[in-house]
Amino acid sequence: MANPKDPQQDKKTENLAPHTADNADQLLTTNQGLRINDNQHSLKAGERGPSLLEDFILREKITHFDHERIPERVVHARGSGAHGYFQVYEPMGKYTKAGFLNDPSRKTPVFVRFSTVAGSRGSTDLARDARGFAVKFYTDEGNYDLVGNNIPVFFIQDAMKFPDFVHAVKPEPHHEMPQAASAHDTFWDFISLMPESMHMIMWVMSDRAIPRSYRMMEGFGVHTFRFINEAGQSHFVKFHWKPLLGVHAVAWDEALKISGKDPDFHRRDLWNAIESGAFPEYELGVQIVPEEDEHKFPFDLLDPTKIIPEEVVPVQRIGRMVLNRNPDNFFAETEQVAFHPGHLVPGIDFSNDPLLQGRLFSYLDTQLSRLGSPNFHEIPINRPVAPLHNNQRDGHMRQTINRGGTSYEPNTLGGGCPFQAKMADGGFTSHQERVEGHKVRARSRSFFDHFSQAALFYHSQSAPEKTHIVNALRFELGKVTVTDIRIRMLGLLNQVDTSLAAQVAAGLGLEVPATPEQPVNHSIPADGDPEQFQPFTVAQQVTASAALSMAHTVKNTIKSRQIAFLLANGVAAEEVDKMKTALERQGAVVQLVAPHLGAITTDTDKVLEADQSFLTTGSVLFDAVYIPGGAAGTAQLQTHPDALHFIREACRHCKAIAVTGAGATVLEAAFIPPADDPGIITDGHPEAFIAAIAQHRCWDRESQRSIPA
Ligand code: HDE
Repeated sequence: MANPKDPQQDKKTENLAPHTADNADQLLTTNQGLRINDNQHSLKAGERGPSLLEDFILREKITHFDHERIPERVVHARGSGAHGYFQVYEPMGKYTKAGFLNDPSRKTPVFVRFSTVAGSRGSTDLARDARGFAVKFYTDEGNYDLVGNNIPVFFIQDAMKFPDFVHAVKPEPHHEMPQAASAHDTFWDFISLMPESMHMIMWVMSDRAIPRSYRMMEGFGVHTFRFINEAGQSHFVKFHWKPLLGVHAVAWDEALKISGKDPDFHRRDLWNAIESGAFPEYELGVQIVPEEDEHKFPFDLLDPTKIIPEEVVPVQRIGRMVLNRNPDNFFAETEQVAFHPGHLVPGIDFSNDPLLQGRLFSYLDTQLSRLGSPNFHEIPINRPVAPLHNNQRDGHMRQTINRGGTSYEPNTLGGGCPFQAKMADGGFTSHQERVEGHKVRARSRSFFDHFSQAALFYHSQSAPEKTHIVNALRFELGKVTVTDIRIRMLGLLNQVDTSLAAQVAAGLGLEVPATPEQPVNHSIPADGDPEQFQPFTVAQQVTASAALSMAHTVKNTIKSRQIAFLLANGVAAEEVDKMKTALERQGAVVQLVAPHLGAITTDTDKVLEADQSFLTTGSVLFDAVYIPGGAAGTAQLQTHPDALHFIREACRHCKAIAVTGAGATVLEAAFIPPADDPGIITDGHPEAFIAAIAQHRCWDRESQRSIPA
């Protein structure tokens, strides 16, 4: 019988990993299995005497506690994980022989870890940052890790620059400030000398860097990879994850406030969605490029600062991932999971992207220092489901008890086992790409167009999205204390788009410098010829790409959206019921927010229970607000400063607001005059409210109405 006091233990008893432990109905023991009689007192010489060194029970407990922490990840320290499965729609044998991409009946288990990049393990979820989107597929042919981000490009083109980049974005070394933020001198100093980062800068200054939810962001493999089919034929491939709920973001002011109200906002959102059965779903997309087309693009396929526009090579959706189970234990699973782009299966291979090539070294190395042993693959979350046999032995914390007298190959004493696998038996072989060249520290000239795709991204944004980018740059560069850095950045931005640079400059009270005065490119070797490193621009195949703007995303569902009902004693019960039923039928989550917790009386006999008070929550934690009628209730809200702030803030953040009956008087009290605003539903029609919430935000409100929060 499970312990009724621990709902987490009560939940799942099937399909547990071999080392899963729970305490239900068990006696307390030491790590050696000795039953403990007193877990309250250390062993002392007399009741008031000194503690005794012989207290092995105390020493075991404290020693274990002292060693509870492992080093957090150098980057992507802050993360949240979930279990689920992946299923391919149709066999992909034409392109890849990977088993899990060929059998539509197979549900391949996955573990996904979402993360921010720059902050420490305890930092806020809502930092302006790229998000990690790492997926471990436990396939029958071994573990395959697709270790991607929610942004399809990266800051740098060569692994050699990664430690510099990370040092620049991390808190500054002398005073360790600021936490989880790029808005500081060292980051922008580095970026202003690194023109190749300009495309990524457009993405991280856009709202993509402040997602509404992990469930509402895309994922990208970033690098070009290869698919290899049974015949050994290679196609280049770019990986995408497309969230079925669409791609949505919060407002920057909102992100800052969420960081205070609930720094676990994304973690909680993911956890609650899965607990409530609203399982996050993503489709796996691929852009496939035949080998012979490698050089048909105005950029280099090996350059990780470039995308292939979807209008040029469409994304084929080839399968679906469902996240349907929360981890049992954060440390054992989310913290100890070890991803590595080098965890491959037959049918998938690398390209020569120099960033990817560097990563192939880094991830194995980092696990050794973080998890402390080459046996990290034995930790339950990292174990393959495919059988594992080799002659690797021993090391810290080895769990496997290898039997037999031989641990080498070839051998006769062990009957030759384990045997090498023929290709027909799934043996992995690297794609036999022909490679020849001089041994050089160099970069191909084909990597040197740093601005065309930055411009493509900027030009593809809707008007509100462009404004957000301008404001993000004004904010970030406004936090920079060295004017020269700001000016260098304006010079770079000017090469992306002159109006962008002019608007940012206006916010900083500076002039855009004339481009020729700008330093060419500081990321050159000591003896490099600056002329050789001069960036150039090449016309792209498209001048705008709809897929790059969130304005064109999925907007037909309110599933799992959080709706606040603001109410006080005397609220109209029938109006609450009607709206709640309509929203919940569409999968939204309603919370009653009132001046106090506990019972809320209504205009009928019915008594409601408040889920939150104005003290325990805030508008920034919701997607939309509804104010029901009822004269007595609305009279209280009209004079309640927190209620009025709640409504005005929701309005400022462009959220859908609906009122019924006397609810309109609260809107008036909040100084929100009626206007032609599709996000404010004054006739209380649930259908209209649902349609407005599905739009996610009414971003045009920002430029059309000036409602202070
Ligand atoms: Fe990573 N990266 N990275 N990275 N990365 C790590 O590995 C590294 C890069 C990404 O949830 C580390 O286990 C180098 C690009 C994700 O556990 C480390 C370079 C992309 C995660 C590391 C890159 C990523 C990491 C830190 C440049 C997008 C979190 C801890 C050559 C495609 C995985 C760890 C998780 C984590 C190195 C660039 C994605 C230090 C050297 C580009 C999602 O090994």
